[in-house]
This record gives sequence, C-alpha cells and structure tokens, in this order.
Amino acid sequence: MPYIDVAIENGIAVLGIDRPQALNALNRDLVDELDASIDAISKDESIRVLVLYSKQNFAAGADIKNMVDMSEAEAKAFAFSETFNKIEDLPIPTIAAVEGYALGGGLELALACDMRIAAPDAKLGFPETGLGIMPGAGGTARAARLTGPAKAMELILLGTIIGAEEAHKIGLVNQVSESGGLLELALKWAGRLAKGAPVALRTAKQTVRQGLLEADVKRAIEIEGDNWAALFNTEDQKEGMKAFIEKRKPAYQGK
Ligand code: DAK
Repeated sequence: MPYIDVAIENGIAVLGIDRPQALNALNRDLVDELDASIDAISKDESIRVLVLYSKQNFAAGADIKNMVDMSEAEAKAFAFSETFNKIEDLPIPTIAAVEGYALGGGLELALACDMRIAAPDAKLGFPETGLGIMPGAGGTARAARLTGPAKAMELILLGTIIGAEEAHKIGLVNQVSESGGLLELALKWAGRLAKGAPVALRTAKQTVRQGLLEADVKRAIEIEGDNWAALFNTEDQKEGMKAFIEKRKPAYQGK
C-alpha cells in the first residue's frame, strides 16, 4: 500500500502513515488504505497490541486540498469517523505515538487510540475553525471526555496548537517521551501489553469504554462487576494467580 506501512513483530503491529511531502495529511486513498489495514489487523489473532507511529509527523489533518470544493454530500462521503471508530472498537490495546504535528483529523486519529505518548516536539490541536469548519471525526466527543469540556472548548474554539507538555497536563496524552525516545517508549509499553493476559486486557478495555458510555455510574459498576467475575472462567486468571503464588512469570494462552 503506498501510504500505509504495517510491521508486525512479537505480537505488536506498528502502523505508520507514509506521506511525508504533505506532513502525512489524510486523503481519501490514505484513509481507505488505513481502513483496510485495520480490517486485516482485526482478523489477525497473532496481534496483541497496535501502535500507530508515523515518522516526523503523526498527521497534519485531513487533506485540505481534497476538501476545498466539497459539497455537503461530498463532505459526508469523505468522513473518516467509520475508520476511526473501527480503531476504537479493536479489542486489543492501541497506542498512538505522536511526534511532530497531530492536527485536526490527525489528532482525531490519535484520540481513537486507547493511549497516547508524545515526543517533546509534538504539536497537537484542532485548527479546523480557522478553516471555516470544525472537528468532524470524533474530536469534539473524544477530546471533551479526556480533558473535560472547558479545555476541549478552548482547543476547538480558539484553535490553539499546544505542545506535548501542555497536552500531558490536560490529559490529552498519557506521557511525554524523552527526545528521540518516542518509538522506544511506545514499544516498551506495547511489549508489556503483548505479554499480558489477552482476555483480561480485552475485557478491561471493553469495560472502561462501556462504563464511559453509561450515564449512570451505578449501572457502569454493575457491568464492571459482571465482567470482572466472568474473567474467573478463563485459564489466564488461573495461570496469572498461580504464577504469582509460585513466584514465576505467567504464560498466558489467551483463553
Ligand atoms: N492538507 C493538505 N496539505 C497539507 C496539510 C493538510 N492538512 N498540511 C500540510 N500540508 C502540505 C502543505 O500544503 C505543504 O505542501 P506544498 O505546499 O509543499 O505542496 C506541505 O504539506 C508542507 O507544509 P507547510 O509548508 O505548510 O509546512 P510548515 O512547516 O510551514 O507548516 C503546518 C506546518 C502543519 C503548521 C501547516 O502545514 C498547516 O497549518 N497545515 C494545515 C493544518 C490543518 O489545518 N489541519 C486541519 C485540517 S482540517 C471529516 C472529519 C474530519 C475532517 C475532515 C472531514 N468528515 C466528517 C467528513 C478533518 C478535518 C481536518 O483535519
């Protein structure tokens, strides 16, 4: 695929965008390739973790040159939400490793992941209102849930581009790496996840997401309790606890 690279090693898939001449701006063909790659990843049971990492720039947004003359119907058809939702819906843990620009649709892509790590040079923001539009691929919904509404309003309405430290402070990214150490740190996290108990990780991810969608915290806690108890039907739970008691490393089978 011309725009997307996927490298798989030790249960970790690293997916990168390769359109450096446009700072990895997302055009239709690129998003279609991304969509097909996510479908393939979701079917590959050997993959335990997905890392999104693109060299130099995560993505400077949707391709403005593609959008300039669009009608409303064409804008609807250009939508990326379906693909970004597929990323959010992947049962495996996902990490966005962000260096350079993650703007507009690029930031929305990072927000579709479970966690974000940023390089110190990362620049994140929603410049859309400056182009006469607004975030349209999950940005308003996901940013507001991560940062709270006031900070999300500031980012979206003022279009301020923030650095990695500020993004960390407001909860938009989980951690800032050392300079030059972004991919290494993301792979370290991914390595830990790849060795984890797959069913427990899958269930925990699903439970956090379900809980966020439930307006009622009590109902969310009930769901959590049911999912927690169901893990006692897994061999991984027996293995994890036995390994602790026998003072050895667990060998999870994903069952
Ligand atoms: N689109 C197209 N080309 C882009 C681009 C973009 N978003 N960002 C950069 N490029 C291209 C530039 O045009 C330039 O190409 P040439 O002119 O050399 O051919 C090349 O990348 C290098 O960029 P610059 O020369 O501008 O580089 P600088 O270092 O000077 O500036 C910059 C870097 C990131 C500050 C600047 O490039 C910039 O402001 N870029 C635009 C950032 C932006 O506004 N992003 C948000 C786009 S709107 C949808 C849902 C969501 C969306 C769309 C639809 N639906 C529901 C339908 C999302 C919308 C967006 O993301």
